[in-house]
Amino acid sequence: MLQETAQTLSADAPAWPETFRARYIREGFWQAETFSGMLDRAAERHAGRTALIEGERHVSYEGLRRRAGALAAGLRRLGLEKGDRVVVQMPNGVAFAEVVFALLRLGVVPVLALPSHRHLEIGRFLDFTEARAYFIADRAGGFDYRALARELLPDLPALRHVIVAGDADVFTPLSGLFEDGGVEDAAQPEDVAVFQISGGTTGVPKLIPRRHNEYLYNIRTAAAASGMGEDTVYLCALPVAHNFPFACPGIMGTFVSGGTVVIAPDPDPNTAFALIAAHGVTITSLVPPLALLWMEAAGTAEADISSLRTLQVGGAKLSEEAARRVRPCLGCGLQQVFGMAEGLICYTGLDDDEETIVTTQGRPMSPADEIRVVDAEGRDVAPGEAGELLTRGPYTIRGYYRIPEHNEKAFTPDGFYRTGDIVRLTPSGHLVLSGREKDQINRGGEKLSPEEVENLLLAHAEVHDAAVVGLPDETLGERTCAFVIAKTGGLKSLALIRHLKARGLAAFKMPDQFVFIARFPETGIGKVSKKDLRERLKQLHLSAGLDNGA
Ligand code: OOB
Repeated sequence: MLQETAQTLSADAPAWPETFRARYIREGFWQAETFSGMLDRAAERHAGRTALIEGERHVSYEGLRRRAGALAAGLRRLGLEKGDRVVVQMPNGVAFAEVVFALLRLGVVPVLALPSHRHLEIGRFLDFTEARAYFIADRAGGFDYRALARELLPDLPALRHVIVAGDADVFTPLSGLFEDGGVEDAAQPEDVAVFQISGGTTGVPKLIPRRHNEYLYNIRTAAAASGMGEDTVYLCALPVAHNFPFACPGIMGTFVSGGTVVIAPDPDPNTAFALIAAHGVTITSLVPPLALLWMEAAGTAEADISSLRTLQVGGAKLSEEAARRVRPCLGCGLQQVFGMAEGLICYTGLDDDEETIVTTQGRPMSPADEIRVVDAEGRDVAPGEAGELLTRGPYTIRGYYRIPEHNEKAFTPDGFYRTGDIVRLTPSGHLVLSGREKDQINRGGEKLSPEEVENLLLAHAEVHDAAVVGLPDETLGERTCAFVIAKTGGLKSLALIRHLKARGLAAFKMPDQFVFIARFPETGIGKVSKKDLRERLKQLHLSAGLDNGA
């Protein structure tokens, strides 16, 4: 039985063909390692060193290993076993690390959900993976996750446990699950370790199966590219479950290096600067809008942030103008990061020249990363020309979990992932992002699918038609605008916001702006795709000067 669930899981998560697998093992990219093994080794090597700091609490490597083992024992007693899926939606904190390491030891696979996800997203993850347990904190960021769990429970027959850090109310308290002793590591190197979440789904969740060996390769390589070592003090300011602060190199990169992770409860510069000063933080990662905010705040801040050596910025494009201001404003080096939860990560080098650092989004971090830049017909473009980026490599997935029809489109027959990003390559092999091909809005690093929001708007009785568009925004890069054709004159944006909230849509997917229009622009003869319509609406809106930036 135990074996069966684990195998079903790997059948649903496409793996690398044998020739690639053999090569990645032979050439030493994939090692016979698991996350628990990594933590055990770190605990042996750095036993007394501090792995994590949250507020007044300092947790040593040995302490983290012991707590994760004790929790694994308690979770096993509760009935969780290898191959089970669970959803983890917890704020930045020690408890997140304990839960994730405990699950990894049991071979239970967590979906790493974001704190900003709501009923709609969490309901889908729980349902789609037939999750056995849902891990939350009682409250965080002013939101009560127990209320969300209560709402979700009736529709989820497979869900057995809601496990709560803090006041559990009617649910299972996390604090009661730590047992003396521990459990053996049940995971194998090629097992799926966690599910990352792909940005901008169209309805079915696109879950990204990341395996122990390839994800650890990703983490080690990212840590090296970022210059991490025992003296690294990493500030975790972004939501920890996201691939960037989790594994690129983020908290896991810090752990493989024997450094210290400082937890920031939020990424506000006041909070962050005080933590940097207090703990001598050396490196952190941010999305562009936060980097802008930090640069602005640094002018008047009193905290001494001179320990900061590297600021990694990624998730969305950092403008060249902003990139140039990083060192003068924050006194640290900039490292641009272009990455994706599906795999490929690019970094500007720590010793690249200034021009390269401010004008490019970096180079693939592994010598085994393969990239192609292609035109609409899938042919390689001339060197230096722009085209869609395709990629394949030792830590880029070969398919999403349980959506074979979608995998057919998202990957080429020879296994390249179609990123949907438009890039060009410089002679030095650095990538410059110049646009996007995919149906997605990148709102300051947070990704959403226009189609998902359109479909929810169309479910409103008074909406005749809707098109959701990303408009240029100085801070966010893009903000979301919904063009709506109402059936009646009285429809107001407030009613639509209420409607979307009631459907349980995450706040970052909420349109920033609604524009009511009588009809969509003439589309000429023939059928026009929704994508073309969105582009046309955007151009008309911008050229009519209607965009007041509100
Ligand atoms: C990171 O991962 P995801 O999965 O949230 O989003 C991936 C997409 C990329 O395909 C690209 O469209 C965009 O986000 N992106 C960037 C970028 N970094 C990511 N676009 C322009 N410039 C950049 N520097 O966002 C992610 C994962 C790991 C590390 C860093 C970011």
